[in-house]
Amino acid sequence: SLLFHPPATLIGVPTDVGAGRLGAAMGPDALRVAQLGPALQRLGMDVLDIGNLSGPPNPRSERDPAAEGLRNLPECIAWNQLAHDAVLAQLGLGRIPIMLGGDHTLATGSISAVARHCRAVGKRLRVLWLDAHSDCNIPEISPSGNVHGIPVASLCGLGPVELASMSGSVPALEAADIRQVGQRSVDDGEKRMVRQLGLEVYDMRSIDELGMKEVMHRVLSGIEGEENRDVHLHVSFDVDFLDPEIAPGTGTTVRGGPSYREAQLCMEMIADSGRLSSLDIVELNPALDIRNQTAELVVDLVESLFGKSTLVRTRDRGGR
Ligand code: 6HN
Ligand code: MN
Ligand code: MN
Ligand code: MN
Repeated sequence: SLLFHPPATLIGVPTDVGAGRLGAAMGPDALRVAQLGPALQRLGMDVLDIGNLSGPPNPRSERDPAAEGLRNLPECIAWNQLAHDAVLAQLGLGRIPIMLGGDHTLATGSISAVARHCRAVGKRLRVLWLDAHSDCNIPEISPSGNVHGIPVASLCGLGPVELASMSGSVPALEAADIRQVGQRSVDDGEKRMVRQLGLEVYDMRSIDELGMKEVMHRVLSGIEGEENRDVHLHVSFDVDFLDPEIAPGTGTTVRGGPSYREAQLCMEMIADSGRLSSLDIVELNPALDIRNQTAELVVDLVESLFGKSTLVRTRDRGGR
């Protein structure tokens, strides 16, 4: 690979307390079975797997009715704090934290750590949120009570204060620091939140109309290359971003997602930016998968995200 990467650390965060279904807690091990670490090592990366964090068990079965307010909130706060501390420690060591979820509530912890780190070292933060959903509910409007539906709102300073304040400052980041790609299921109240916050969202219709290449060009504009070395790019990759025909192993599938080729291009263009500095891989649910194919697909895509390409490529793609 022509790209240089600092060393990376795999952090397993095995929980499904933020999800409506059980099983995402097995995500980290499914990614290990699919050889995520060795795949990145083959690209020349220095990769350390520090194993799984341990936190509170999931007190509920998925058959329980939606709780009053948010389901498993104390457990979600505890897991997010653990994720925050582990991600912050790896950033402090100059390593790229790769958080293996676990459900998407954990992005509040990981991105709060990234935001705290960026503030401390004077970097500009950009978050790419690859997801079928916007994850922008607040407790008052959440139709499910599931905490994995609120992390974007938490990071923007809304909802439970323990989550909103985890970075040491409220809000953790500005909505303008976020770009969302791939959305095709946003709840009614949530649509108003997206609008109110002014989130820049490239939903599936945008991808249909503009194509993935133009979408990623816009998403990465102003943060690519050596002239933007002060940018810390964080990717929060919810596996349900992908079309369920190729990625069935996740809890809240929505049809009509990016194809294999579109997803590859998305990852390759992020790699070309040269700015990827931290990553969440979340919502992989091996209990819903078929022979670990979704984990294997994710490994394939994450290889592209870290610069695997078919041919030797030059950094300058020569216009667009
Ligand atoms: N995820 N908008 C729905 C909810 O329950 O709030 C779905 C959220 C899915 C969250 O996939 O990370
Ligand atoms: Mn750093
Ligand atoms: Mn999500
Ligand atoms: Mn999702």
